[in-house]
Amino acid sequence: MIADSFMDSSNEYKVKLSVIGDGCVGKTSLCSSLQGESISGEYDITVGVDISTAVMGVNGQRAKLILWDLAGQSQFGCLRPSFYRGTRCAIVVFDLTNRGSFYDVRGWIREIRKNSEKIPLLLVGNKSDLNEREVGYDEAEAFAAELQVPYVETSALKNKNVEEAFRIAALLAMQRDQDRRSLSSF
Ligand SMILES: Nc1nc2c(ncn2[C@@H]2O[C@H](COP(=O)(O)OP(=O)(O)OP(=O)(O)O)[C@@H](O)[C@H]2O)c(=O)[nH]1
Ligand SMILES: [Mg+2]
Repeated sequence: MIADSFMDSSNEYKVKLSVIGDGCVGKTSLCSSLQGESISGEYDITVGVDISTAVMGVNGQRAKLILWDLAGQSQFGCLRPSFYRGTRCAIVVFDLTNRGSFYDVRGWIREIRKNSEKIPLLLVGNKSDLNEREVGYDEAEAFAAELQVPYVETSALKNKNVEEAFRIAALLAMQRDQDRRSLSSF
């Protein structure tokens, strides 16, 4: 089963991260950009879910990120609940040039809260390379502060802040796991 976070004999921290948000906001592009792939500019809709892995250093620890890139289009809504199980952190993505996708963030958070335990979240505003912004940094940052989650702006196209965003998500998951372990040792 690909779920949850755990250490194995390789001393590698394995963690499942789910990438969610409206269709076309750039979730698949962010995952591809993390793998060093260039973004073609074409929109190839995700059907159901794409799963990939990436290895990186997180807090001095080797970590394997198991990325669940969930289809954002509404026709896949009935499939998504089964994909959330075991998620340790959700990356909620919106498109900085599409205000509707920013408004929909609350709905995505409702969906993940309904289908997983209370995991940490990271809010990501993607497509920062484009000039036609509909959501400013300060507004998104204030919204993230209200939600009490960190906020990062990325460009999958220009590979800007992408690795940083995934590293923050892995770190949030790692810290939560450490907190849970120390609580259970009491
Ligand atoms: N300019 C720009 N375009 C981007 C960026 N990220 C993604 N795109 C474009 O946005 C479109 C949608 O990207 P996807 O990554 O397929 O979107 P998605 O969120 O995975 O969509 P679904 O699979 O339907 O949920 C594509 O045409 C991408 O090339 C970005 O950072 N900058
Ligand atoms: Mg996709």
